[in-house]
Amino acid sequence: MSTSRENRLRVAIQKSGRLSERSLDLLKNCGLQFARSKDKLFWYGKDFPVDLLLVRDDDIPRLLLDGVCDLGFVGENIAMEVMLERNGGEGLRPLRQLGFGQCRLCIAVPEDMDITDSAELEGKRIATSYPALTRHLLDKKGINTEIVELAGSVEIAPGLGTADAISDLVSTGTTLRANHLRELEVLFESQASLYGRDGAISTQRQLLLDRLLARLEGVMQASESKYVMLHAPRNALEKITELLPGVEHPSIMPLEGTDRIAIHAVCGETVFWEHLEALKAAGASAILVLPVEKMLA
Ligand code: PRT
Ligand code: ZN
Repeated sequence: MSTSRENRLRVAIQKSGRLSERSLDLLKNCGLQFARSKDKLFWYGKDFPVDLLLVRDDDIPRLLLDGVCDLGFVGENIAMEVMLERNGGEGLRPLRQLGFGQCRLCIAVPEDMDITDSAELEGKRIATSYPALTRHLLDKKGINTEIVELAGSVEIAPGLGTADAISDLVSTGTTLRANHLRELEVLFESQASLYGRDGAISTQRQLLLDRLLARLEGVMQASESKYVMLHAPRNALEKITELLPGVEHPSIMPLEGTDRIAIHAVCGETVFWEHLEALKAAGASAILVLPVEKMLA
């Protein structure tokens, strides 16, 4: 196997944190295997020429922009922050949202602060670890504030008197409540996403990137899909097809000696119990719902 950088793809994921496990699982489900050592930052791809860089999430956008890696798994919050700070909002190419790491960048204020609209924060001090993104989003609303940049523990700034409000990531809201803060407004919704870089890469690496992206797409689609099998009266076919979530062309097989048919279909959307109940009411029987392991369009 070739070892030159030209013929290998480099993918960056978070070394240890909220996004690490899901990112690595996705790559493993694409059939990638790595020769790894526990504390090394570089894992060599064994069967497929894709190597892993394990780094802090904040470093991933810069590694992409500098051409050190070709693909990165990172929160949209971080990607936007680095792009705005460094390139005025350009340079990274969003390729696909990944459906995990969901959170929101929120303006939060002390519980007892008498304020209902972020416009009232004009001229106030906002503590945040996302200065560029916060400033950009508040500017768009025409609100001028003084940004107080903090690397961490943003939520204690109002209590310490170093800021009037904060702009921070929230998922459950527990941290805000524990610090007697309340959410005033959502500035930005974020989730983990795949990023590449604007501009051309070598033909070999582009081919590898396309192959990996097709596999990732397949893994993501498979995890969202179910294979449904059922029996139904032949004359209920149209109704049954309508009731199957995310299905356009099911496979239809006659059941010998009866006026019933077997229908098999891949449902591209979540199949709930309510769907099964509606199918049964429309005459379906022997309904089976199976997970889909792999998919390649
Ligand atoms: O060491 P490294 O720099 O790689 O990791 P990190 O500590 O900077 O990042 P990490 O692992 O905490 O988060 C990685 C990414 O996960 C973030 O960039 C977001 O895209 C995403 N994410 C999702 C979150 C949260 N949810 C989240 N709740 N990142 C941080 N938080 C923090 C938030 O900052 C606040 O302190 O959790 C607290 C709020 O949580 P709740 O549940 O109390 O509301
Ligand atoms: Zn970080």
